[in-house]
Amino acid sequence: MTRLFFGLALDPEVAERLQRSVAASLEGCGPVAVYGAEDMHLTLAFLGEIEPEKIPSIKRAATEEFRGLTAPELRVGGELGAFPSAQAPRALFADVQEAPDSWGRLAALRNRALQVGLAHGWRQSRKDSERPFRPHVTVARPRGGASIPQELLGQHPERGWLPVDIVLFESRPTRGEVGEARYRALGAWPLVVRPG
Ligand code: 2AM
Repeated sequence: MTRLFFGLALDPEVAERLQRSVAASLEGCGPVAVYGAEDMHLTLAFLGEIEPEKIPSIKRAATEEFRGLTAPELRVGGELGAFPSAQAPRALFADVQEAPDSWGRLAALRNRALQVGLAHGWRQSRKDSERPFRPHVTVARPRGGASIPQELLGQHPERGWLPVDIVLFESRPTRGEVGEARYRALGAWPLVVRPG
């Protein structure tokens, strides 16, 4: 089985800056795995464990569903959040906001990605259905013994981000190996980028 999800890879320049800013702030906080810039993404739809034989069909469906979709205007950073709580965080994430005049485009992307999943046997778990979609980019994973000062959670510069495509990612089991990305792109579908 292959663990798959559709997502938006964070703009490389924005990711580099965010990575540097997060790594600098977390120095001295104990064992925290800071994500590499190439691993930073927004998850649109987590499909879970899927039979690899279904991947060609998922790609064909994605080509249909994602045709002609417009890139949402996003902002990332500003607030850093902690999941499940600031006291015992398992993940640190940067919030993603959609510009008011782009409203709805991000949700449209997510709905199409879920549609591809639904057509391939994915079903929303009760837990997921009870949680609202909160767009975010995970930036670090604290391990046991890490202590994250509260004041670190709100001091990162916010940056604009116009995603250029939707990516089908494989989440790899060898996560954390030095020099190896956690996620591998299996396919990408371009978004329409509107000037201005
Ligand atoms: P996260 O960044 O908030 O951890 C690959 O695991 C991607 O899918 C991650 O970005 C992860 O979100 C997201 N994801 C969503 N639901 C998940 C789940 N139930 N299990 C693992 N990852 C999930």
